[in-house]
Amino acid sequence: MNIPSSPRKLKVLILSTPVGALGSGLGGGVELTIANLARELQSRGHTIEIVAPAGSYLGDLSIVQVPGELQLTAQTQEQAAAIVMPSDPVLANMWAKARNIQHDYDIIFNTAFDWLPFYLTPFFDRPIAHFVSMGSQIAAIDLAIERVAIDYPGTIGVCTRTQAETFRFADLCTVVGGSGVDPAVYEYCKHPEPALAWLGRISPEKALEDAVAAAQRTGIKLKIMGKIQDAAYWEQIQRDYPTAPIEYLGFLPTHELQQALGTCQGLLMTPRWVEAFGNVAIESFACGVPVIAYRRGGPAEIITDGKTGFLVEPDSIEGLVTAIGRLDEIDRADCRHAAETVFSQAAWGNVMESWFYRLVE
Ligand code: HBI
Repeated sequence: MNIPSSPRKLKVLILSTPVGALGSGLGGGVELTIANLARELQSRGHTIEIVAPAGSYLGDLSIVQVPGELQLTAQTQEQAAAIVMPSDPVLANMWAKARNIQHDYDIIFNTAFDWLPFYLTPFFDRPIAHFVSMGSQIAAIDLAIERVAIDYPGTIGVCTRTQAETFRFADLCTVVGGSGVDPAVYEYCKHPEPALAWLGRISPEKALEDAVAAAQRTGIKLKIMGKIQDAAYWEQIQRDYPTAPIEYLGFLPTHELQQALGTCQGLLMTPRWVEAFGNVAIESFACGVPVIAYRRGGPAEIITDGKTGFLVEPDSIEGLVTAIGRLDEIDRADCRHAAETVFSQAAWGNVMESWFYRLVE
């Protein structure tokens, strides 16, 4: 009887987002995507190397540090924006490095939402799996992604169907999710304290002000965690809501994050844009914390309304307030269960591993 040979182990070269060093919080959910993917694939016997901007740190994971100037964030630019590269672009330096070492790997995993990696795709000898981390932001980038989606079928990965629909080439996208959580890293908290949480990059597209307004209306303390990406925006919120019961805890590493998050009655997600996925939602589930989110983008595909949280009318503070009043209808064990099954790192690892095997064959 011939034993089916276990599929060979892969050598994967992961290229980081160029908007910040990994661990800085500037890369948002992509930092969790990279760290969790690397750890999950390593646990399956694959070899991982990460190429990222100098100053990156992801615990035990080895990282090739590349110098150069960070890329301008795409979501702060207009749809008609021209492609802008700084004089010594870390993005170009990372991809020059990748070109030099590509033959040591079976596949490249790109997480940059930028024109260059898509333009360079035909110049590489190795398949490139592109993780598209946002919905449409800049037409010139959309065109570069579409070119690859057509010429290299199956290589454009997106987090959710809703995110894919923001591109006219949606049907050429492969839905692979945004990340998966390792339940062992999060402590399930059965009995919450009277407090709400908001997690994420503090930046206008995340509409933190709506969560603060809901905290003001309900009088329930809102714990805010995440990188202050736009300081002026954060100052404005504090000026607009001087008496809101809010507490800023900073940008916390996962261990401290889950301790502060776990004791909350619920997480508020208030995306003004089409959030591609919403890694913070599955982190919240892992702690047993239900999620209230605008019915917009990724969270609308992650939350089961009435079971793991509530979906409310987009931009409606009233909707948030009503949902907050219903949080005790949610069984927190259902949230934890979702993180242990559908949104687990193992389930996501299966999706990503089979995607990579398809592209390598
Ligand atoms: N902008 N230009 C650019 N490139 C990225 O890779 C990028 C970005 N903005 C945000 C971002 N990546 C990540 O924060 C994603 O999690 C959204």
